[in-house]
Amino acid sequence: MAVQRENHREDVAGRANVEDTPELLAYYDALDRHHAGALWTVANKIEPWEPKSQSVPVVWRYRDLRDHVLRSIDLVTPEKAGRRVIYLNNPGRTDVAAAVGWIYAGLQVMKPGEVASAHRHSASAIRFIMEGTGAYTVVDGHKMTLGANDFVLTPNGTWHEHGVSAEGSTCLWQDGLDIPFVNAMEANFYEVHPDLRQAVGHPVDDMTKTWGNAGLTPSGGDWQKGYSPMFKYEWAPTYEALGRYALCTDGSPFDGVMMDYVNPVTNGPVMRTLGASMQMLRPGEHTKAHRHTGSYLYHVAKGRGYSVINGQRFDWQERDIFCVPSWAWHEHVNLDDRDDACLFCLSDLPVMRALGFYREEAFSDNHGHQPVK
Ligand code: GTQ
Repeated sequence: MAVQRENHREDVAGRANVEDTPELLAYYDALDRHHAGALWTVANKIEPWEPKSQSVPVVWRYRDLRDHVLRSIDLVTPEKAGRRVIYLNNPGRTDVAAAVGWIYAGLQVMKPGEVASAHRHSASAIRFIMEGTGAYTVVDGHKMTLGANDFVLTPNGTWHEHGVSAEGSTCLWQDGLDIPFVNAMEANFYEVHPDLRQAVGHPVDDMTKTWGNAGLTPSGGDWQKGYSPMFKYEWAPTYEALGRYALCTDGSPFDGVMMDYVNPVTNGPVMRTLGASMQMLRPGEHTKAHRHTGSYLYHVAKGRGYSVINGQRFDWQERDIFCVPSWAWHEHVNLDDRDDACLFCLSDLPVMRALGFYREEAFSDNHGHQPVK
């Protein structure tokens, strides 16, 4: 640990430190019968010195999961299942079905010709395409064609459905939603589209063609909604942007060359609750460790390497997904000396920032690297 604060003990002045006596225990029982309690019995737990994540660091390896996900094709149909998805269940967050913190994630699979019916909900979603051809998503009548490493939004309240064209191949993608967060806020509504399908009312890929032009925005273009009008961010321009930026930056000591996906109208996060970024670790790069508030789910878009999370090494390669819980120390390593590695990252950073909860700290010992257990 870089910083071991003096006051990380519970017996400091000003902290609750009341010993149980028979009289107090009887008193607590009496309070409990009235659905009440004495603050000093829970204060140190509900007001920790610093965030104590219930999530544990996990890497979900694609080579372990892919066959299991494909097997679901023979076991359930999208009609019956609604969505044919295998979700990522963090051992510390099974009670809320989260992959990390308040973020849900799953691997969805569809065969050529299949369609998953249109619905909408208060939760916001992203999709990150892993493999296959012919996948598409329709969001509020805008149809988007999808290829590997494309990133798509289905913001809260928008009608959305997914499918794979008959000429395509079996497609797999990662879903990421703020379902646990919206449930924690007790604000989740869900509706199935009355026709199960929605009409496509615009030219295919129009939102990306309209809003996704570097440095240019449509004259007189008007967009007031709380999420990006650019529903799809394609891989090729993303990778090109990282490469261009890398020509003129040293990058972040903690994250390499990192760029955020933004709402082109505000330059802010793509949605109010979920943010996304893509980071490039240059050949052989080993970043320094830091920690910050917020939950982070990484998807290896390219390359191979490892990350050290709270002193533990997690190896990863293309298509693996791993999480960094809030306030966990982490650093990343690209094991390839000749090629870059790219990590797509989904996070609740917009929430942390909007509510004033964002905090960051560098690991100062040992030249910025954690001892590996
Ligand atoms: O595709 O809308 O993995 O509503 C979980 C819930 C995907 C979706 C999931 C969802 C969706």
